[in-house]
Amino acid sequence: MDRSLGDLGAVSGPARVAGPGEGIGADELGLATRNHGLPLEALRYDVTPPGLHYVLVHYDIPDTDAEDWRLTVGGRVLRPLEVDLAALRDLPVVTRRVTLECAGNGRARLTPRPVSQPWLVEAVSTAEWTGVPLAALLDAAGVAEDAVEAVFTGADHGVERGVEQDYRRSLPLATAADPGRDVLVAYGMNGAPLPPQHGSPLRLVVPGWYGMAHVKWLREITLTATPYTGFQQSTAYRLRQEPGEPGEPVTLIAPRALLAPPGFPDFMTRARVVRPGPVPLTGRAWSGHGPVVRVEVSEDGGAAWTDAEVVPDPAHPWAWAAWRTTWTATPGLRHLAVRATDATGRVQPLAAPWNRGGFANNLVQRVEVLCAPEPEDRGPSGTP
Ligand SMILES: Nc1nc2c(c(=O)[nH]1)N[C@H]1C(S)=C(S)[C@@H](COP(=O)(O)O)O[C@H]1N2
Ligand SMILES: [Mo]
Repeated sequence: MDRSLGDLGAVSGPARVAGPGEGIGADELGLATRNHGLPLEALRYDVTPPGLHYVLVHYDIPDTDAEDWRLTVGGRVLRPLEVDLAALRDLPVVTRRVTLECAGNGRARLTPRPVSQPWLVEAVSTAEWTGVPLAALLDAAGVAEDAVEAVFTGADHGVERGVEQDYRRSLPLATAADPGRDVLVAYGMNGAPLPPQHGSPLRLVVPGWYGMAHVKWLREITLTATPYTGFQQSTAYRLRQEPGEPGEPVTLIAPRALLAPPGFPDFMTRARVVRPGPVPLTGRAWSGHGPVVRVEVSEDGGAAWTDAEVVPDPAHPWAWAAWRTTWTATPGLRHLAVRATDATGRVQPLAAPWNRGGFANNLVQRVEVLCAPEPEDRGPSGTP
C-alpha cells in the first residue's frame, strides 16, 4: 500500500516547477547521471545495442534472484497462479521488437521547467523483447467477470513526493488481455536474459505505451474490479495545467522523429559540423497511435519543409521506422528541424505542449549545424 512519509517532501503534492531562470539543480543532475539516455548516434541501429538502451529507474535497482523468482497472478481471477521462470518458459513464447520512450522525454526543453529527470530528447530506444503474451497468462488464470483492470507490481520500493510505495501501475483489462496489443511478460532482451537495470528477471512490455507502463522486476499481477488509484496512476503521469486538477492519464506515445546527428560534434554544445555538398540525413520516427506516414525536414528552423523518405518495416509494427533524405549543405550556420506525422494525422507541434509533469513533449527536434569547408592543413603540428 502507498503510505505517507511527509517529512520527505510534499505529501502527494504536485511536482515542483522551476522558478524563472532556475537551472538544473544537483538533485536533477543526480537523476541524470543515474538514468542515461540513448547516445543519438545510436539511432543508426535498428535494435539498440546492449548498454546503449536508455534507462529510467525511480528508486534503486532491486536485488533480485532469477532462480527464486515467483510471479503471482491473483485478485479477480478464477485460478490464482504462482509461477517461476521455468514454468513461464514452458508457456507460449513470442519475440517483439518494441520502441520504448519515457513519458518525460523532452521535459528539460519546457519553460517553465518541471523539476524531475531532465531529458532533452534521448529517452528512447528499441529492443527485442522475448516472453509470454500477457493474454495467454491471463487465460491460464481465468479472468473473473467483474475484472476491469490488471495491476502490476515491481520489486522496487521507495518514496516519491512523500509517499512510500512499491512501483505499481495498472492497465485497462481491454489492453492487458487483448492478444492484438502484444503486451508481454518478458524474460529476454535482445536474445539474452534481462539485465538488472531493465528489470531482471521479468518485466512488462506494453507496445505503443510510454515507458511508465512497462513495469520492471515484475512480481505480482492483480486483477481488480475497480480502477487502481495508487500514486503512479493517479498522482504521477497525469497531464495537468493546474496542481489541483485530476488531469488526463498519460498513455500512448505521441509521434516523434529524431535525426541521427550528421557530421561531427562540438564537445560542449553538441552542435554539428558538416562539409558543403550532399549530406545524407537519416533518423528514426515512431508513434504509439499508429505507423508514421510522413517525416519532413527543414534547413531553416521550420519555415520551409521537404519530405524525407520513410522506410517502414511491416515485420515490426511496434518499432521505430527509419527515414532518410539527402541535404545539400551550403556554408553557414543552419538550423535543421525534423517532424513526424502518424497515420491518425497527429503531427509534432512547433510549440512545446506544456503540462506540470513535463510529459509527452514531442516538440519538433532542432539541430544546429555549421557547414564549413575542409581546412587546408590537418596535420598534427597544427601549423600550416
Ligand atoms: N518497477 C519499475 N518499473 C519501471 C520503472 C521503475 O522505476 N520501476 N520505471 C518506468 C519508466 S518511467 C520507464 S521510462 C521505463 C524505462 O525502462 P528501461 O529502463 O528499461 O528503458 O521503465 C518503467 N518501469
Ligand atoms: Mo519514464
